Amino acid sequence: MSTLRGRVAGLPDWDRCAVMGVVNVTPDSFSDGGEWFDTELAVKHGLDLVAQGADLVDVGGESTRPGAARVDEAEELRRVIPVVRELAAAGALVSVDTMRASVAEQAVRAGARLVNDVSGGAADPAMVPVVAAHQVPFVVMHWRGQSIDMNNRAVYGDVVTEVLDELRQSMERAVAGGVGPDRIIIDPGLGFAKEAGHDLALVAGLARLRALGRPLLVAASRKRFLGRVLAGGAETAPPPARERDAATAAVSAIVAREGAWAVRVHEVRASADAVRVARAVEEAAASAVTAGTSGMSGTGASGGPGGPAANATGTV
Ligand code: PMM
Repeated sequence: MSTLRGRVAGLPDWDRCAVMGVVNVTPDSFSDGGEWFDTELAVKHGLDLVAQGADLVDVGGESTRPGAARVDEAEELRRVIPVVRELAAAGALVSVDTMRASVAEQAVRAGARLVNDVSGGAADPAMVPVVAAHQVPFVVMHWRGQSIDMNNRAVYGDVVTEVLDELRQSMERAVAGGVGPDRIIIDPGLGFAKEAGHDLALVAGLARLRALGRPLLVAASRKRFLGRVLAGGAETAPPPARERDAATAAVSAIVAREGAWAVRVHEVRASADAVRVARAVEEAAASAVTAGTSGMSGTGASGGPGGPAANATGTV
């Protein structure tokens, strides 16, 4: 286990950056809204993501795209709980993506092992007590307010320093409320009250967030800043969200190499490969330091890049 990535009590200790696959049970998420808006399809999609290499699946029933209005509680429960229950029963490691304590609580009772709250406990005062009562791992994401008007809050002097300070405060509130510090995961909240330049600065400055002493989750998948990068400038229309998966995998490789604990992605296969390549490079770097050479001692994944199967395929 990398000392960079850290450990989350209550979850497996992966020997590389983990991959969290996204299951949005919503009609209106920015990149896949409507596709899995049916319990059976959502469960099948979650299981497909696991087969493609997802270590965890994150089930959410409320879109947080910029400008989105809140979904009501009964509807969120209706969307999320059956999907969590079936995926957990099928053996998937399930995370619930919600800002509501009631949804988190019922999801945990239905088998969810992690609570992913994009508000870091700020949206619902009952969230921290629920997470503390169940002692489940808790994602504390950087958030400055609901999606409906969050873009107005994308005002920073030094974005990395401010996100770091605000995350520290959210983390301290969670710990003061009884959440075990060893169960907290930190997330810079790319795209939440942030412009493209802020997101890129946070990816570039990820190592500074390690000062918080907790594992880092990075969720760049298909986000606006990648659209901006691919468009090459503000005047050109960005490619649609669905055409940002290669760019997403590039971020997965970069942040895995920077020591991220997990990446949250819609398209799992490419990021599952990316984190394995990052792991192999990490090992090569470590053996170069210890042996004074740059040998490759294994990849952490059977049949992975450079593994014993590589030559059998005749590829160079
Ligand atoms: N982004 C979205 C939803 N949930 N959870 C975490 N922890 N971090 C994020 O950045 C995040 C999230 C945005 O919507 P999507 O489900 O369509 O990606």
